[in-house]
Amino acid sequence: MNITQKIIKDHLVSGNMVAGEEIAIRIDQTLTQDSTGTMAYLEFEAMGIPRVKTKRSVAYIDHNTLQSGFENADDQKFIQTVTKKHGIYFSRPGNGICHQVHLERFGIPGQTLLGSDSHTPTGGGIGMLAIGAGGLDVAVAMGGGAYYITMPKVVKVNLVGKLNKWVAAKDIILEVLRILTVKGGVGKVIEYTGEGVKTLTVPERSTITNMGAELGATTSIFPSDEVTKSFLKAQGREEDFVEIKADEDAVYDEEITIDLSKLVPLAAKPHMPDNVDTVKNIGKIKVDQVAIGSCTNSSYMDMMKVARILKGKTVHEDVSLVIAPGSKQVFNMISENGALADMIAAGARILESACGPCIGMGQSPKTNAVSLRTFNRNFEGRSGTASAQVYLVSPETAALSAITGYLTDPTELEFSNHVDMPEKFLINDNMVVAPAKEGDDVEVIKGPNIKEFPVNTKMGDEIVGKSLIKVEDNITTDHIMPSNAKLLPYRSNIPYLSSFCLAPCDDKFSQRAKENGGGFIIAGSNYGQGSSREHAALVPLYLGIKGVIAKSFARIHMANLINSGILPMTFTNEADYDKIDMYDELKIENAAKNVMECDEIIVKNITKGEEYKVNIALSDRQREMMVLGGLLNYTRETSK
Ligand code: MIC
Ligand code: SF4
Repeated sequence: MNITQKIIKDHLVSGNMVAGEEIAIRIDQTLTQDSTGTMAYLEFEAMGIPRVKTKRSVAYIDHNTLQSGFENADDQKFIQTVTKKHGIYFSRPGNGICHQVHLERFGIPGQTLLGSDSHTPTGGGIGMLAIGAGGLDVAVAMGGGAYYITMPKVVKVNLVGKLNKWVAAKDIILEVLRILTVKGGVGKVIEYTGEGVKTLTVPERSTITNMGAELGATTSIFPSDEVTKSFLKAQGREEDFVEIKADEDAVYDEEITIDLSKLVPLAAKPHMPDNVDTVKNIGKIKVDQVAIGSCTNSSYMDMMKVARILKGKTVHEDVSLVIAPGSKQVFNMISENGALADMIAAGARILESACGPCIGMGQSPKTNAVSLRTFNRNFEGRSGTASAQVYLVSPETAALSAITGYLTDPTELEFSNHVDMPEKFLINDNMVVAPAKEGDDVEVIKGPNIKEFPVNTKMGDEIVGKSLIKVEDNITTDHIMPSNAKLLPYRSNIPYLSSFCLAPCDDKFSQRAKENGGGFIIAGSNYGQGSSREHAALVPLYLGIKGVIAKSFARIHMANLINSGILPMTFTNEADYDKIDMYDELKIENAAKNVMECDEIIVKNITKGEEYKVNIALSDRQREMMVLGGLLNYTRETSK
């Protein structure tokens, strides 16, 4: 067996481990962050379970830290109190980005981790099966429920050779993205093997598994080996080490080989993480902003490499350089060893340990700016500036370009940039609050920004509605439910968010949906890629969306639609996509019966007098869930 199969086998609750079939796995650990967590805990409360049943659940505050009104602080207080009551550890604002902190302090090889954030696969860097999901799925897992996924295919990425100086882990994942594209990982786990693995430290491995989310993969994973052991030892957690490796004769569904010694510095060009080219080919474009940090590249090692480059230099006068160390541990260590002073002296603007500019929480660049970022996503408008041109690069390329003022290939550098893995990290968990032993007396505090979330009703005999929007391929959840400094404070306020649904595609969509009492969304392939935010389903539900007909869906968003009782359908014949126009009246007859019984159903276009065959690739459990109006109703009904 390969590593993926071994961990799944150890956690299998139901189903057969045959690729493409639905399986259920037991979840050992969960994590949430604040922008999806508020909703997840409201949903957990609605389930009426007094204490979490996982081995470890942690709630992080890292996204909504720009407190420009009472909203974020209110949500933080709600999360702090609700977690204390129900048995969840609370990582206070300032303690760092969820994935970075979880890797440092809580992740355990061989265990399963479900997180309400699409970059949860960061944990794959220490051999966890770490999966991103919608908040409701995480709430169910906290309550002891299994997590349902399609048994993935496993792709072997065979790493041979060793990286050359100045070529980074970021360049490895950019190369994988170049090969597989943003939809190449759907339904797959990307498993790294080969002699090249042992040349990579845990933080480097985690950069790769983190950004594997951009492939649409279920997750990515590395073996747990001597390198993992020394990382855990340096974190004072040697007892958490378990060796995990694939069998010699392990079988994989696909295989790719990457020769690390042949890689060169790469960049993802605007506006997709798979739009990859070499830094050399892109050329010496002038840079306006450089942003270093995010859950992809904010480890101690990354920060030390950046500090080495900046030491004794000055940031170019036309560049704004911002740096956010990934965690309090990293921040503390670089402040104690003087690296932070080197950054400050060079003119870097230091931000708190949080997501910050990665999710448009501040530091939006100027009009038409070229912004180099060490982050994982460069979707159009995500920086908060619609016209910005965002390039994703390694910390080395970013730091060097901040000094020269133009995109610079770091292989042009002449000095050594080697940083040793520390033998001991600075350990101080004083910003993690333990839950109350018994939560009965803890009062949960909810500010006025926290509104009820919508719950669907049972599916009727007929689903009728207009086609309200038609969007192209690769629409992200950042398009469906945009996030920026103005909107993130309203993640617990669905009515407010509803006015902005799909606005980057068509700012009249929300109004049209409200005027027509809901209807259908028509989409191209890979609809809903990116973030795990279930708001991209809850807001359409609030607007009365009954179904989405797409060429194909991204995994987490499709699960979120099903959880909300919105029917995801794929065109049997993709050419039918071209036949549907906005305002066409669509109808599904005998809906509940057909959804329960058929893999293929008919959508009638009443306006044009046409019929289209669409697939509903759902498991029996999902069909029942659809008909009952989503996961919450299903959980209530089936636990009666
Ligand atoms: C992201 O990177 O897009 C986010 C913000 O972390 C999201 C979660 C969210 O939308 O709150 C994610 O990756 O799931
Ligand atoms: Fe935060 Fe960005 Fe990572 Fe999402 S991708 S968790 S916004 S740092």
